[in-house]
Amino acid sequence: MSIHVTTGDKIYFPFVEKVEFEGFDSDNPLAYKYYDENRLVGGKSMKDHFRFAVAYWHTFCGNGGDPFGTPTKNFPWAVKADAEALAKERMDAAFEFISKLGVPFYCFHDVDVIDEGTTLLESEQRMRKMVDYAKQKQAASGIQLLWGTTNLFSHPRYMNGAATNPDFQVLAHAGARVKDMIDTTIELGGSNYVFWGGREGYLSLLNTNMKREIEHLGRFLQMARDYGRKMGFTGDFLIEPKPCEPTKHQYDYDAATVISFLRQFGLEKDFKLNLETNHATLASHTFAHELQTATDAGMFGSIDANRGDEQNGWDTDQFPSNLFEITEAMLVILENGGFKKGGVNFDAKTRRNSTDLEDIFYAHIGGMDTFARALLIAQAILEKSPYKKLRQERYASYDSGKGRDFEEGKLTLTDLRQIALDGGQIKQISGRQELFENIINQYIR
Ligand code: XLS
Ligand code: NI
Ligand code: NI
Repeated sequence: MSIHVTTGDKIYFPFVEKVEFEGFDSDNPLAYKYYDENRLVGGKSMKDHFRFAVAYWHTFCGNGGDPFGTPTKNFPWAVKADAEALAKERMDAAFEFISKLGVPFYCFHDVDVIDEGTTLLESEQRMRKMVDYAKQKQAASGIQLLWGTTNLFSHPRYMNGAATNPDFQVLAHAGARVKDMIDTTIELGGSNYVFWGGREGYLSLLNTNMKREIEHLGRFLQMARDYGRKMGFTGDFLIEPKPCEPTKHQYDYDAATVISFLRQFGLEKDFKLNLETNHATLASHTFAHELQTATDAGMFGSIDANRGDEQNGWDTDQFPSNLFEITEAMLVILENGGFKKGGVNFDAKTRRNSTDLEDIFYAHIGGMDTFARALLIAQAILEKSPYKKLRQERYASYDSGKGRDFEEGKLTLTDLRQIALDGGQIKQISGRQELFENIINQYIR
């Protein structure tokens, strides 16, 4: 279904009707240069390749405030004093923006859509109203929910963690909020439900029983899975790894850590990973490394697209623009057969001093064009270049004979000794890294 521009009573972005594909030669800053949603790449449209999503929190709630300064972004939809009126205006603005971009999905945390009430019951009632409102907006525009999530990190009650809180009462409250947001995700037809454990870690190991906390997290996720499945949720549950920030050490450190955690608690069939570019770099990995790790474990789900800053050690959450990095990512994603239920969510924010309403358009257009371009490059590399063949040839010694016997588990350590004796002098085989890098650069055109 194509996306219909959907506005509320008020128009928030009068300067653009709809962002269209105009091609490489266009100088229109409010047009796509590479992202052409209907263009087929490897038999699949660009729209289906990416399943792009706009992140509610950064684009409609992020106000530019940081630890050193008050908000800079005076968004016209964030002015009403009444929580419900504000939430509806913000949702009008969100759907106008997303539909004008022609993006097929969005993602949100419970509190992005509407503030918590003073009691749990009031919070639940508020969310029910917004679910009804969102349903209408989704139906009018054709925009769908890629994933829902619960914010278990902003409220002071979560200062010691949510599912890993030493106080059971806080864990119970987190459970109530997760239940409500799973209900919401199901009602809105969401494809995935995400857990990002922002405070599920520690500030000091001295006051922390790590074993118990991790077991609580495992138990909590089993309960969420069981509830979701009982209620008919058929989407994927996703965990989003991040090594630190805001905690000193986050338990969902990186893809490898999360994969072994999921297996430990029997969650590997229902859970996959939501991988974020900047979280990979914080864990001292490349984004491609994280994608490959999840893929190899059969747990690749979705991505949070952004980029970090090579000089800064925090989650700068900038919009993606690094073509080499995203090409490497697209190579892994394409070789794995692309996204299934997941997609590309822009978990990215415009800078504190990007204060024009146009800036959020430029940011998304730039991110989408970066991905579109990387897709074309990666597809060409896989189809036309010797990239795959070169990599395959490195492992040729395992494709037949004794190497193959080894892979099939037919040899013993004593056999290896005999093969070593028989094999004689070992030949030097170049890894040819520079050649591989040159191929990527050659196809960036
Ligand atoms: C923060 C995370 C967060 C999750 C959703 O670093 O990326 O935004 O994606 O809770
Ligand atoms: Ni994220
Ligand atoms: Ni992040």
